[in-house]
Amino acid sequence: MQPRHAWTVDEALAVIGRPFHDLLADAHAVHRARFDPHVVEAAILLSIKTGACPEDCAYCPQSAKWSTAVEAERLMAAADIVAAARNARASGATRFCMGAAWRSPNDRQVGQVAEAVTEVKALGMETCVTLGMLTREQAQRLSEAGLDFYNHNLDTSPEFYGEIITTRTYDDRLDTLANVRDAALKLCCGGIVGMGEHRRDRAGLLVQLARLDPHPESVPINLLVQVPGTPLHGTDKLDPLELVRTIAAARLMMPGSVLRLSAGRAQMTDELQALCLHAGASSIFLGDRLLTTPNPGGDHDSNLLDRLDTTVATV
Ligand code: SAM
Ligand code: DTB
Ligand code: SF4
Repeated sequence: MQPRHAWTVDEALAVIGRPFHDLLADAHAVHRARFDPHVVEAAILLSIKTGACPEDCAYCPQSAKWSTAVEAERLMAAADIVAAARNARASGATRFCMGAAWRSPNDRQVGQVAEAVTEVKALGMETCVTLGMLTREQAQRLSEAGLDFYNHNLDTSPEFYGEIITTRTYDDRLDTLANVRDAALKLCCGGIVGMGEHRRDRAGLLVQLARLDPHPESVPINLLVQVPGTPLHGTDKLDPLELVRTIAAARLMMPGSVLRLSAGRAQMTDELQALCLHAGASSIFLGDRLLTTPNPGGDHDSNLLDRLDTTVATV
């Protein structure tokens, strides 16, 4: 079947709203036709430049506009980044994801990150960075350095977006995605659920992702981590089954993309995570920290994966 890009929001809404067991059965069938359901990809995150970000993303503890417990840190030295990548490899991760709290890096900063990317790549790991908006030339520079994936999220639907971020537009994000694609980088692009959006917004996000041609190779679905001091702290919690429905619909709409159960796992029960993996997610972050917030960590995750007869991919 050809991947489909021309989805309408009403169609996506109908998929998300299908009878629960029909939705899950079909999503799981599509999933196991393409992926081994007993294998997950494992990545580890490192915040290489933390906090003091000029953007006003309402979910983010790293924005300078909110008063959170995050302490700002300058860009790490390449040697320290590579040391962290070695530890990540020893913990079983095959991909190392480096995140920087920038609106858009300057060329010097991109050059510094590019050097670190080349060294991490030389360890035999897949590399991913998320640095904010990029120009074509900057994306090209990272591609030449050996970068595999660029992470840049659409976060939510175009309609809800303005409630969450005002300092850059949806189109700015789409421009960066185009620049990343032009540089022949693989795309890691997804969003966040649980920000107070409606189901229609979750459908709208999936439509925007599915319209990207080709579909993003990697689609992170983050459950909002509510951080004290951010405007979204105290938002009504999302019904966890809505997360499962969103993942199942993403699996049906983007059958070949790796869906990543990303932020928010520390707030999920094991049973919810099991349902998300059944619905089509097959990638997680290992380790006890995401960028600035807690992640379940090694012992918890190896216990969970054991109980699900699941192993971590080795390539
Ligand atoms: N500054 C860059 C940018 O925003 O493009 C890169 C780093 S930013 C932290 C990467 C992504 O992390 C955001 O797009 C968002 O989807 C996710 N994120 C940030 N804070 C989060 C939170 N509290 N809960 C869930 N996801 C979050
Ligand atoms: C993504 O979609 N999720 C990851 C990664 N891309 C960079 C980040 C989640 C960050 C969660 C909040 C924090 O730890 O600061
Ligand atoms: Fe800055 Fe990225 Fe956080 Fe937005 S999500 S405030 S751009 S670090």
